[in-house]
Amino acid sequence: MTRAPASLLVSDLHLDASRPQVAARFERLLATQARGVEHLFVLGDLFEFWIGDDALDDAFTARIAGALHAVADAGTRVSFMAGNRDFLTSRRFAEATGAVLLEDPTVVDLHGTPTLLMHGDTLCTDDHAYQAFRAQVRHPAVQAQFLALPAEARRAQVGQARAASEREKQMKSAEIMDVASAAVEAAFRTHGVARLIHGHTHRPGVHRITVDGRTCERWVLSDWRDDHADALRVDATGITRLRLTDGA
Ligand code: LP5
Ligand code: MN
Repeated sequence: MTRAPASLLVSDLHLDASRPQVAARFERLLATQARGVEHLFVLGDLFEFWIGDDALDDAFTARIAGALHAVADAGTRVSFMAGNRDFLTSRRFAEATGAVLLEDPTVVDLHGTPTLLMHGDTLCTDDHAYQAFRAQVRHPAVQAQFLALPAEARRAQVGQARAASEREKQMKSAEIMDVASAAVEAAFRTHGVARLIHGHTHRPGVHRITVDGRTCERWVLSDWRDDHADALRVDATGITRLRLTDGA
């Protein structure tokens, strides 16, 4: 297949063996469109949760990793930025997928336009409870202690964290769980770019704002459900949102 000078970006697939339709859609993307572009970016929350790289002992996870590796083997670069659910992905994950692990944030030259890539959770600065939780679980000592536990114990703790998160989200307003405009402006300023692509909020859209007299574009990826899934295709002419939903 000839590769177009273009990139595909996806995020928030939340892959889990219990959602085979979503996984099948991703595998189709990997078998087809992903091979027709130069670069595939996964901007976090590829998996519903990640207990550590021994998650790859699981057949479902190993199958998805293998499908990503096949894309890399076929010549498309694969880059992965972790999200708030799969931030414990590490070296074994990178080896199993053939992906380059990107820091959050990272600026890349996307076909001529410097573009800031983020998962998006760090922009939700009004969500103080989440930011406190994030600071805790991103602490290397906390992670080392967690990773030293047996897989079953880690699964149980993640189950608790997910349940607590779902309960707390019920009590938070939609505005609190969205990006804060001050954080977005700060990101554009700090990185000196005029284009940002992120996921996490599950609010697909494109927002234009003026920062220090410059027009800046913020593209938000969608999450993947049985009935919706988007990817962004970027080339030298700009960004197109691809709807990947079956039959659509
Ligand atoms: O993911 P999403 O979009 O549903 O919600 C997020 C925030 N929630 C989270 C939690 C994750 O969804 C589930 C946990 C994944 C764990 C991966 C491995 C963990 C290993 C630990 C390593 C040391 O990220 C949610 C935001 C929302 O986005 C919108 O931005 O609001 O934040 C919360 O709801 C967090 C709560 O406000 C506070 C959480 C209290 C958790 C208490 C945990 C007790 C057990 C801990 C065991 C590790
Ligand atoms: Mn997320």
